Amino acid sequence: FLSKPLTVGIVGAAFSGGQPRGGVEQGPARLVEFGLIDQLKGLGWNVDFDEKFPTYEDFKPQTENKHKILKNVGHVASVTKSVAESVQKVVEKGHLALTLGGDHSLAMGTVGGSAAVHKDVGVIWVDAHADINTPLTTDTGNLHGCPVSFLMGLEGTKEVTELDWLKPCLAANRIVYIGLRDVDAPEKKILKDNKIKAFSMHDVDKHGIGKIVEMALEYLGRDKPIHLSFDVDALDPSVAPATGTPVRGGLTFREGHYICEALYETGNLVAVDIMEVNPMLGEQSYVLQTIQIGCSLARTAMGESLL
Ligand code: EXY
Ligand code: MN
Ligand code: MN
Ligand code: MN
Repeated sequence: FLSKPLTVGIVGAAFSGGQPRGGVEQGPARLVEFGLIDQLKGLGWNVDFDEKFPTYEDFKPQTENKHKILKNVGHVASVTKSVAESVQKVVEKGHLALTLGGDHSLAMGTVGGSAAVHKDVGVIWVDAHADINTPLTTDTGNLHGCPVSFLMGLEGTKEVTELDWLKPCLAANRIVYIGLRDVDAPEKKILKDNKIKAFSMHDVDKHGIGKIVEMALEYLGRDKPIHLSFDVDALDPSVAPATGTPVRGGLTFREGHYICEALYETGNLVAVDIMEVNPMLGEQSYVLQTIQIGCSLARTAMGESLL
């Protein structure tokens, strides 16, 4: 699905409004500062990157939040709309869209953008969380816990008129989760009711990561475009500590990278998101370790191999 010579368009999504902790908006700048752009060039990619990516401060709407529980809807809506436009432009050109987050509410934009070009895109969502709460089920009101329900247009999402720009673009059978271990009770019901394919850490333990990725690809179709949305909290907190909602019992360093390597090998990736790196959380060494992993996940999804 990509045109030659291989080109990656970097979308720097410096945004934290989908959750309460500051710092995650500094993720993209730190990943770039750490050398990501040169690393990708070193793998042979042409890199389209505008160093002055927006901070989204001026995307804040003047209107009040009229929703009881959902937080910061207007801001999330205008930022994700802009991100969707950026991702769509990149994917339309036959370039790989690499979005650096930022919190995971941004995936409304990234998947919205890739699905606008590839109607049959299959999403592989690597996360400790299902991020599929609806406006009716969320108990925190944080929109980074809700992007998938908006992408699918589940119950209660239509009423959130600020997010009207996002038309339902993801069918329940076009997503596969890997790494789940902290799923709210109403989210479990949504996954079940909609027969959504989800591999928890239990499944990873049981089958091994190789088999899990096989099953995910088999399910989505081996000839279909793939969007990888990688939340670094899918990794165990000992591996990627600097993230806002860490949950123990996560993917190992190798399991995380294996997913990226295997998806690269398909040749079908059209978009990759690296989300929820928060350089303000924890000691310097933990922060560096997490930024380093954000970079190496991106590199392995783009062809870096061990041999
Ligand atoms: N399920 C919880 C909520 O809805 O607030 C936690 C969501 C965390 C989402 C993180 C980014 O993946
Ligand atoms: Mn997430
Ligand atoms: Mn998560
Ligand atoms: Mn919860």
